[in-house]
Amino acid sequence: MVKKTKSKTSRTKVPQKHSRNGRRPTSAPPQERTYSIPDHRLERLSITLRQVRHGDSVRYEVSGDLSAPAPPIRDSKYLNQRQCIEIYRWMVLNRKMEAALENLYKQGKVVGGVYFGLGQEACSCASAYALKPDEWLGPMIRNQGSLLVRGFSARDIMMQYMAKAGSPTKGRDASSHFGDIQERNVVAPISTLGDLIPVLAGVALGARLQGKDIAVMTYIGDGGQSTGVTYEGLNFAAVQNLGLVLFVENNLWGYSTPADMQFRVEDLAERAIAYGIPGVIVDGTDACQIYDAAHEACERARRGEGPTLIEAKMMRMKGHAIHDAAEYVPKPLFEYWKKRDPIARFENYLLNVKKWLTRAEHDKLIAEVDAELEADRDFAVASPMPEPETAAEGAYCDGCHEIRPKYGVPKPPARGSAKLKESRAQVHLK
Ligand SMILES: Cc1ncc(C[n+]2csc(CCOP(=O)(O)OP(=O)(O)O)c2C)c(N)n1
Ligand SMILES: [Mg+2]
Repeated sequence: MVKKTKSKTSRTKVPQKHSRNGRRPTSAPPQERTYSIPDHRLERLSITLRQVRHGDSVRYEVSGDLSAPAPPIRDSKYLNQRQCIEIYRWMVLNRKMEAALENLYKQGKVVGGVYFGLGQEACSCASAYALKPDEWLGPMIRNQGSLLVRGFSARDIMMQYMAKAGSPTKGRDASSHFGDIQERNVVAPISTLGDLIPVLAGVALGARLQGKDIAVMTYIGDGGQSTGVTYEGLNFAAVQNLGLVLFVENNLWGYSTPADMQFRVEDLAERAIAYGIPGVIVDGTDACQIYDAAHEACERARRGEGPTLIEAKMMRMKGHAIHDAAEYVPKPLFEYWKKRDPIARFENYLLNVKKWLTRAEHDKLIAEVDAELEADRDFAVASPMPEPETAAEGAYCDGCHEIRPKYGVPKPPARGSAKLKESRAQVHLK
């Protein structure tokens, strides 16, 4: 039985009762185990999508209470005024940068497609904000806000989309397929859905072997979480107590497949029970809920207690990429989620609820973001494409990278150490 607890951070498992010889009495009724999944949302989504077939064509119909007003933002247990404003600024930059990318695409300046995180900015920005500089992030294509928080500029991202010589991959790859393992501790997105999970688990294991428990964070969608490698990676992290913070970004669509046709569980956070790790549900459009869940999961990771699965519920407010008009999404669903816009609601929270920003201060913040973006876009547009004769360079490393351990050399646990004894004891028990 799964109990959804409102805003508690504990998960309990009621052990089965056994007789003295360790076996359950044969006449006893079956015992129920109870698990709880903290659900921090301030509203419950009660909408269902139904697939309707007409001859060869398929469409989706939405039903439920679509008139419900948007919920308020939940006060953060950890963020102060300055931090909330910082996260808000990242979210605004994230959105405005993507709008600029859409325009650049329409002007024919982008090489390849453009992927958007519209409606998901709180999830990208507030999650990455919980990591320390020394820790690691593995973003997916919609997490461009996470890249900004991690220290890439809008200029880097725009240059990358335009395949410019000065872009992070020097024009060798397109869209957001880039990272930085030297300075910013960002693993490049991997297109094969789920593969980032074992890679990030490996990063945490690497840090552990070098004597440090760190938090590593990555994301997977409602579609991508169905892959086998998601199970393998998360299970490995669970068994090894690695500090993986996995955001399951349930944005209701995996390309044109609605979440209702992707999985049968009510909430993807329930999957955590099967991995033996904590699972949490948050409103993916509420930056405070995202941050608090990420922070608690990171703290757990730093204590060496293992991974956490955080399901962030939200809606992909555009098509899969710029080429997809998302005609298959029922319009009322867009309208429902537009009322839950993460930026508009956070703005209202900062200005009217907390009164942490005056209207003039807010206008100044927006003007600064606009000016930064304009300068970055002009620089990116004016910068050159790579020289053709350099095409073969930089695709394969020929000794140009020096890869050093980040946290020191591997430290095997001393013989007889408490940790080693404990892990031997666990192995013995099995
Ligand atoms: C293993 C694998 N299968 C299929 C694809 C093709 N593909 C790329 S994105 C995508 C949809 C992903 O949906 P979801 O995981 O919900 O993420 P979202 O796009 O909604 O953020 C698919 C099917 C892929 N990249 N990798
Ligand atoms: Mg999805």
